[in-house]
Amino acid sequence: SPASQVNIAVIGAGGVGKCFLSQLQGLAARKPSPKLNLVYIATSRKAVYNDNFAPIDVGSAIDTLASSSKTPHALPATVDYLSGSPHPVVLVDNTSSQDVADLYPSFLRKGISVVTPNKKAFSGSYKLWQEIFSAASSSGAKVYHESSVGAGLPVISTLNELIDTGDKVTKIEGVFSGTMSFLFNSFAPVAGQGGKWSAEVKKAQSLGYTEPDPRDDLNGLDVARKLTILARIAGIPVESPESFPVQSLIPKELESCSSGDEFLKKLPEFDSQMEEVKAEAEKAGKVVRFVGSIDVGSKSVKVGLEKFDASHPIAALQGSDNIINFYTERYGSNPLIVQGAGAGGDVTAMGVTGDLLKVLRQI
Ligand code: NHO
Repeated sequence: SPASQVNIAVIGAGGVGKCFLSQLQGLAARKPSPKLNLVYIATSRKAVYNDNFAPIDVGSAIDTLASSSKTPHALPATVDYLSGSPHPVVLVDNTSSQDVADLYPSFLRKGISVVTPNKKAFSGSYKLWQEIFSAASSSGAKVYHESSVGAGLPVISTLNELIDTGDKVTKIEGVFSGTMSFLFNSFAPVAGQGGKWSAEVKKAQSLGYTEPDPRDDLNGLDVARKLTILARIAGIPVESPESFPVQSLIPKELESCSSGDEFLKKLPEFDSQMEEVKAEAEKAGKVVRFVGSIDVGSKSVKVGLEKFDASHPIAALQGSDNIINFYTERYGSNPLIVQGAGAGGDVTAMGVTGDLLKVLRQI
């Protein structure tokens, strides 16, 4: 019979974690069954929990955490602690930690379900990917990570549904980074001039679109991680995000800069390189965009600059939106398109809360 109570453990309370807690509060109020108990919340430095799993008030959890003098359990001990719960447990990992990700198989083997926006586990080694899904299938615990690609946009669920209903996905292509989307939509707009590359990078940083060090967006690795996840779901056993071609937009000469600030200071010296790329596309009547693509038939995955006609949906993207085109046998030459905000706390947390709902329907 379905569980009457479910215990929720949250690791990570940053931008996404805070938004998740607020959505959890709303969910618990709207859906009283099963009763959702927040029993554990931890950052890297602090934690709140009761040894007897007595629930923590969700609405004041962030304040309680800030004033808590408890330190978190060591990660392996968290597995043991949560295995002692009297009710089924869902672990919500809102960190970007590889150490937490490495423990998913241990949590899952103990019957603890996992929902997360953390890309590390699903885009790391293929061995970890296999361990996660085999641990889940042997214990019956669930694992969902919708927000690891395209934040709250239904990307992973759509791909799974295409495959599970017997469609044949031939190609997936899109703009998978909010930062890259913003940069190219403003540097090489379909109409108008666009700004200087280095100025747009600075603007993106000041608007909070980039990682604190913009090189972490410009090296293409974030997009490569998302492509690794989708390729594996599509049945391609990609070994790691380093095992296919990824174009970095960091000029060679600036790879050794010791800080993001030094990088931004020197970037204007390389504006002519990006101007050339833009002019070459213009000559062909096109615009340049930073895209990822998976060709399922030839099992080829790549990330980098591509040119598109102004009328192509990828060229017409706005702001920092993501767009993902699924080309399939069923949909023919007009792809199924998922488009919208692909970054930000609330939309990312929505994917996590949606995943939690999927788990709740099954336990
Ligand atoms: P924060 O704000 O840095 O918070 C991280 C929290 O984890 C902190 O509370 C920290 O103390 C805790 N933590 C870290 N290591 C820990 C450990 N070992 N033990 C316990 N606690 C630990 O990060 P965010 O922004 O809240 O992100 C959380 C997760 O969501 C990350 O895995 C991130 O990659 C993922 N995520 C975020 C976004 C987003 O928009 N913020 C997106 C997807 C996934 O689609 C989005 C995206 O990819 C944005 C991308 N930059 C783009 O498209 O341009």
